[in-house]
Amino acid sequence: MAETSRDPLSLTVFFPCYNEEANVERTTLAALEACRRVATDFEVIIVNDGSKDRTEEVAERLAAEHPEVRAVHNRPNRGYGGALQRGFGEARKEWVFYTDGDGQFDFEEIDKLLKLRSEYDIVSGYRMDRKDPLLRKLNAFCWCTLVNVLFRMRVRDIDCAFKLYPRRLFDEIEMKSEGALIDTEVLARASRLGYTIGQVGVHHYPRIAGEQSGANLRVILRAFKELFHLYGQIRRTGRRSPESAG
Ligand SMILES: Nc1nc2c(ncn2[C@@H]2O[C@H](COP(=O)(O)OP(=O)(O)O)[C@@H](O)[C@H]2O)c(=O)[nH]1
Ligand SMILES: [Mg+2]
Repeated sequence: MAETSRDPLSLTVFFPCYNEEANVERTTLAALEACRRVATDFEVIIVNDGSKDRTEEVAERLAAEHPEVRAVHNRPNRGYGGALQRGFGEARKEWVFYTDGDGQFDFEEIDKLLKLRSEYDIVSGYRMDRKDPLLRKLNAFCWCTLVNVLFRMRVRDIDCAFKLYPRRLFDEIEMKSEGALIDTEVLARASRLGYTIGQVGVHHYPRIAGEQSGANLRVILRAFKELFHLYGQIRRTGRRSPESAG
């Protein structure tokens, strides 16, 4: 292969998939293309969260076709948090990037996050033009404000599925959320340890295939229940100063 002048970058990319048979191939190919462009050493992990459709079969085929791709399966389905926990736990490279498996984000925008990794410990995207109904956006705004106040953070779009973490963070924290609270949990625990968070705007696209389930009432109630527990736990742990992070 030709020599490039790229900085060395060791990168795990993963994405959760729940009933994404119509999206998983497109998402995997987009991930591979972006990784080949930005990273010198990488792996792509498909986290199939106990899908009831053909996601597992397609994921296994993709893993067999591409040596850099691995498929892991939660059986049975654990939920969004359980899927993200699995991805963070499986990651073997220095940096861990995740997004959703449904194609609502553009992998090519990973550069925006990578650029900020020398300035911040963590880099999170925020959706500049979120493609969701107004009520969902309003709920998200209230949720984001609430968790920022509770955990003393200033994250613009807490649930934006476009984030870059140093892998070492996952040796330091224990995650408990199996549901949608996971994004809040990881950022709250990390900022408690003094990790700094950079933020950058990214685009958001409508889902073109498969079904959305992120706004189900069951998902929301579970998030509140897990929030209640997390708040109690985090209040009991000490705060580490930013200088000693990592
Ligand atoms: N809702 C949901 N999504 C899951 C689950 N496990 C993994 N996912 C994945 O999480 C991502 C976000 O789900 P989605 O329903 O699109 O939520 P939204 O984009 O916030 O509306 C998708 O890639 C799903 O395939 C699960 O148990 N429930
Ligand atoms: Mg989605």
